[in-house]
Amino acid sequence: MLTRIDHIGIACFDLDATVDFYRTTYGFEVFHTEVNEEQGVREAMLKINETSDGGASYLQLLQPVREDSTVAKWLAKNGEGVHHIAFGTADVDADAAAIRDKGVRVLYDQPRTGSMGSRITFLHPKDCHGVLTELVTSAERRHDDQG
Ligand code: CMX
Ligand code: CO
Repeated sequence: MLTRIDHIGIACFDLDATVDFYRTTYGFEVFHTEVNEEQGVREAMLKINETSDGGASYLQLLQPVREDSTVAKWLAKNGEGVHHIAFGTADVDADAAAIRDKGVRVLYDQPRTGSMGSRITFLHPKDCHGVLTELVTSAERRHDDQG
């Protein structure tokens, strides 16, 4: 069951400048940064609020680290902006299977590694009314990190 907005993914050309914008304009601080080589991004997670399912909602600021990454391709076509939304679930495998059974293309056969050790998969935007949609099950250590 999808129980929260886990994050909104925002593609940018300059991660440090974009982080600065969110800090100076809204007061949002960086909660976590990492490079995800498989996804081809350097990212900053800004925690916006905690949620009633024990998780949290974030902004995920994304800068490509390779020319052939999906985010680099998207930026070249669209410029900066909202790239995807992500819903949080306790069981990404079950939710992805149920959604696949409804005829929506799930992009990965098995979930891959996302921010902070989470397990993620994506739904094709053409099957989701134009919205690239991610499903996320956060790692237990995310909750430890929050303590
Ligand atoms: N939102 C909405 N539509 C999108 C889109 C997006 N983010 N990315 C691509 N599209 C649309 C394109 O506009 C295009 O539509 P048209 O044919 O009407 O022009 C169509 O989908 C195909 O796009 P494309 O540019 O040819 O791109 P690809 O098919 O090569 O890749 C996708 C699209 C969704 C398969 C690819 O972006 C993908 O695998 N995404 C999942 C992984 C990812 O995004 N990782 C980065 C984030 C990591 C994280 O969140 O941790
Ligand atoms: Co994401």
